[in-house]
Amino acid sequence: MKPQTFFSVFLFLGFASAGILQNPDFESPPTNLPENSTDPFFLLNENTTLPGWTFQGTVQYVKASKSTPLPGNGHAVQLGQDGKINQTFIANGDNLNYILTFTLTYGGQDCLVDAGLVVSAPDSHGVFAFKQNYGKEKWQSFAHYLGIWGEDQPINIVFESQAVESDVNSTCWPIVDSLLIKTFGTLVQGHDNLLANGGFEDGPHFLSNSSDGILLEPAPSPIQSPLSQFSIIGTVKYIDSKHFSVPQGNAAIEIVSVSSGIQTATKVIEGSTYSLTFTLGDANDGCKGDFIIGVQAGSVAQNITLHSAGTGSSKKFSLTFKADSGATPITFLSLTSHQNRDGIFCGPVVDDVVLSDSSGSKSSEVKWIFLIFLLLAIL
Ligand SMILES: [Ca+2]
Repeated sequence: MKPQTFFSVFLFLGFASAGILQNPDFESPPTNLPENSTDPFFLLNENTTLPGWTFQGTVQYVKASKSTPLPGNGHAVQLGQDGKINQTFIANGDNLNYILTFTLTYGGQDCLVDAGLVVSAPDSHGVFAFKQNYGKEKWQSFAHYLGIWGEDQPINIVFESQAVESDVNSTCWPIVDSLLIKTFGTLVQGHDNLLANGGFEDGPHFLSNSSDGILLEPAPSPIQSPLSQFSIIGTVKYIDSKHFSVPQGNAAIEIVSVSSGIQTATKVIEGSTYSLTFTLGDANDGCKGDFIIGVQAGSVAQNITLHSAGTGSSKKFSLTFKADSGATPITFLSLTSHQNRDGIFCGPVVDDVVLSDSSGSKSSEVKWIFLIFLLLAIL
């Protein structure tokens, strides 16, 4: 590997790309929106052009109001019966992963059923629904892994309401807003950690107008996951250091549901001894109680009890295990359910997961390689 390539790999680790989508927050209004209209809902019709988007079925342009609060008090789009919007963008860069963040809320009062929101791209498909008591805001941020594409490939991203069997008038329809796409290249192991993304810094981009973190729904594959290199079991929350207590860096995982968590796997040498260190804590969101976290590394499993006052403390832990095969799964699961005083689901925070060869030879060897490349690059 040329030194330049080596450095480009290291510098390539994740960057947010605002501006991939046109009109991602729907602040450019439809062409025929009546001026001075006081109605917060405007039904798009055959004479309407919504900048950046094509649409079908029942789609309404929504203005934030008392009954329909929106991020940033702005505008959004509601997908009613058979409602669908889509936009095609062109991949810019080779083999980049694309991760979408968006907000979801519901419009309508006293409705009996919430219609789900279906988000799809050529290689991915996800269904989302507002989750009661998972945040304090009236809207919720979610993330979805869109796929990996090469330079100039067209990607059609589609949002549509899920069909409901009940009466359409007693259905609350999804309102979508604040779309943001993050791209990143192939992740590599850090020189002190056999796990890529053990600090959870490579995940969806946080929205500037949300303080509730991002809900991550089940993702069985660590490759096709909004949290790079980790599969998601159940529901977890991706939290930022701006609004939560994060032990290391800018982001961490709060496990907000019982039997939920994260899992990764990495190549190891069978018979070698490894050490797994990690930080557990609370997000400073008033989550009090005794957290029980099940940690598994290879064939070693341990339940850790952590007393939380809900004020943002954290503690480092470690466990040592001998690899009994060439690949080791590493899992963190919350075994308890918690709610804070406002009734919001919460739980243990996991961060800074580091896997190292217990002998330490791997890390010093890689450090030397790094130094040699650094010298070569300077010369
Ligand atoms: Ca972190």
